[in-house]
Amino acid sequence: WAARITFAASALLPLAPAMAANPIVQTIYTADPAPLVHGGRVYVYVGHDEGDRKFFDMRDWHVLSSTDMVNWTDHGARLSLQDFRWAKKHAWAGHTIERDGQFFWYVPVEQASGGMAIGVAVGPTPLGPFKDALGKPLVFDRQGDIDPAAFLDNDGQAYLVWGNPTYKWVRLNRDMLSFDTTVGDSGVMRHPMTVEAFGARAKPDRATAYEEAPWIYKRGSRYYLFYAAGPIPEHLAYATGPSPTGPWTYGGVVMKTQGGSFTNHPGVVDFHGRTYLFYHDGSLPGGGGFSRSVCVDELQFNADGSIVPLDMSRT
Ligand code: FUB
Repeated sequence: WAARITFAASALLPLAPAMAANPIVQTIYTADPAPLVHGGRVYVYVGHDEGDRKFFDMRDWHVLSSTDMVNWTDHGARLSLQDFRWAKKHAWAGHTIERDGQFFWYVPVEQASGGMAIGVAVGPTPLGPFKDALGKPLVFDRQGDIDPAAFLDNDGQAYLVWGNPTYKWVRLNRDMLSFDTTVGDSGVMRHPMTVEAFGARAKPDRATAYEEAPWIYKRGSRYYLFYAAGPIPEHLAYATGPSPTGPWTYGGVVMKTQGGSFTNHPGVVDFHGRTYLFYHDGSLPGGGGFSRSVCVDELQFNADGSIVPLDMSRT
């Protein structure tokens, strides 16, 4: 009888998923997570904090993966500054997306000629091998060209979004290596930086709370734009809209400032029927703003589609 009660209770109350001990990798410092689900496995493309911890000294990107969100494998550095002839430094926050059996890894780097620009590497599997697809930047808009994230909508149209301090995007062509230059400013579109879209800022150094690290996620027919919000130290916030290009309406705080890193960076993905938020903190020994660690926690939604704010599970 007791066994029957237990069965009935578990049928009514979904069991909490087993979760990794955060941070998910504890042997190196990792940052800027970008999850991708492929073939029953979640891959997370991360930056790698190194150096003297006085700035974002980052030279390569690692791929992590798991089949259960608990046990994680670090597949090592799968892309580095050296893979881009035209790059000098700053292997910052990237994002990988699959289309037609090819994996496109968009990354921002500082060019040898100066200025951050966004390049793209392509490979035949989620682990590569990845090669610079263009031999030059895909995007160089001359201001704040960091933190690219791609989104492929159900209608087959793909987008690349990025930017700090302005939120920008292009409509990617089917090859994922070029974009529609007939719209916007030679293809680059800029969302009006309004409080209605991105929320009010607690400091007048910028017009809105939007800082950087945009991430688009679709749930039903609703689009969510997650982003790192300011002032520094960052928190995570979101907006919703009727299309992948907005117009966006500010939704609220997803994760307040915490965790010992003055930046944060969202990556949201569905896996086995649940939704997960990847982010980073400074919680490993020796951790901080330039020695960060990627973590994951489950994200919950209210019935009206709004997001239940969550705390870092390690904090
Ligand atoms: O990792 C370098 C920078 O820190 C990223 O571009 C930002 O999103 C912040 O996480």
